[in-house]
Amino acid sequence: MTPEILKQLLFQMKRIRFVEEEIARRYPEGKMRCPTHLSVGQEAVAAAVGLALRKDDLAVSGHRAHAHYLGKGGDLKSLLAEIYGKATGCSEGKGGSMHLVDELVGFMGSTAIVAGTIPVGVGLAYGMKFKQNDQVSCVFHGDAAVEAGVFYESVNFAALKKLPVLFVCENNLYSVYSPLRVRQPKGRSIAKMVEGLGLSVRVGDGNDAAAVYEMVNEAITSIREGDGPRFLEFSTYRWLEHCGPSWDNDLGYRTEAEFLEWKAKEPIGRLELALRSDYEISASEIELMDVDIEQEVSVAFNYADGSPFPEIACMYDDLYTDSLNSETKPERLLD
Ligand SMILES: Cc1ncc(C[n+]2csc(CCOP(=O)(O)OP(=O)(O)O)c2C)c(N)n1
Ligand SMILES: [Mg+2]
Repeated sequence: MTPEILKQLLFQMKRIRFVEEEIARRYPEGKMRCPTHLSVGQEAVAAAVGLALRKDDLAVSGHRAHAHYLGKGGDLKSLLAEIYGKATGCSEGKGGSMHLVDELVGFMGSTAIVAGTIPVGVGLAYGMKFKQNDQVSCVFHGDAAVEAGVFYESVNFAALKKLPVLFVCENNLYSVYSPLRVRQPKGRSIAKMVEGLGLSVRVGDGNDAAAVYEMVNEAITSIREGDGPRFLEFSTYRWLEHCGPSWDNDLGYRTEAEFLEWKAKEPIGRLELALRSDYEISASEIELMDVDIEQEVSVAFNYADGSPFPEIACMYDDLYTDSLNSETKPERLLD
């Protein structure tokens, strides 16, 4: 692992953290009028997977997608403008936080329907197989997505056809307020279960960005060589409430002690420490990173806030349906 890669990992994680924390800080202003699931505490997987993927690889995600989009090279201004519902957003202001699409960087979609994009990611990989190229399709999902039927159909199909899919499961122990113990049988390992479905699997510490990067790289190399899909399960922990900008440990579904235990393992400080002690990266170099990110984030928020809302006439653009009639035309809705 070169110091350059480690610095890039640190930069990406810091950037994601700053953006998410600034969204949380500004959310009460009421200008971001969509449900917003933040990834504070979970930055390492998004940063490392994003760095290991090529620009022409494709990725899909779910409701907690900001970090995945930024990691994949998504444009910060387009992300924030989307969350502000503006025409300059990556989904032209019609999607909001949970519906990010940006073909320019191979981010092929995120959706609020848990597990909804898993078959989409597998379908993208099926297309790659037909084209006989060495692209990879990355499917980001949470621990709860494996409770959806479509997960099994998709994994089965990917294994059967030896498709170039990288499944990345971020196991943060919770589905909204429900811990794993009330959702899945005691002692079950998600990775082991998926191994039983015919995939090669590995489990890793999702707060160790360097380790995640190495595991993802190894998996991607194998996928590109035609060895079929891989499944990686990373343990991690979200710090804020499931949806929204606040701390919610007072609700009682998890303990403050558990939260603090995970916070102590947080990925950014850990890598920063390693860079300073093992690679002699100076404090001022790291401070410069912070200054650059703060500036970029501030400019991007101003851009999002100052951008126009979409024109009403665009409401039905980019839809697959041809069933619009005079009753549902935009002009009619304005009456
Ligand atoms: C099909 C479906 N069922 C239920 C929900 C409600 N829901 C939204 S997010 C979520 C939790 C998902 O947990 P996980 O996949 O582990 O991701 P995390 O929120 O922990 O990142 C649920 C149950 C939904 N959006 N879609
Ligand atoms: Mg979860």
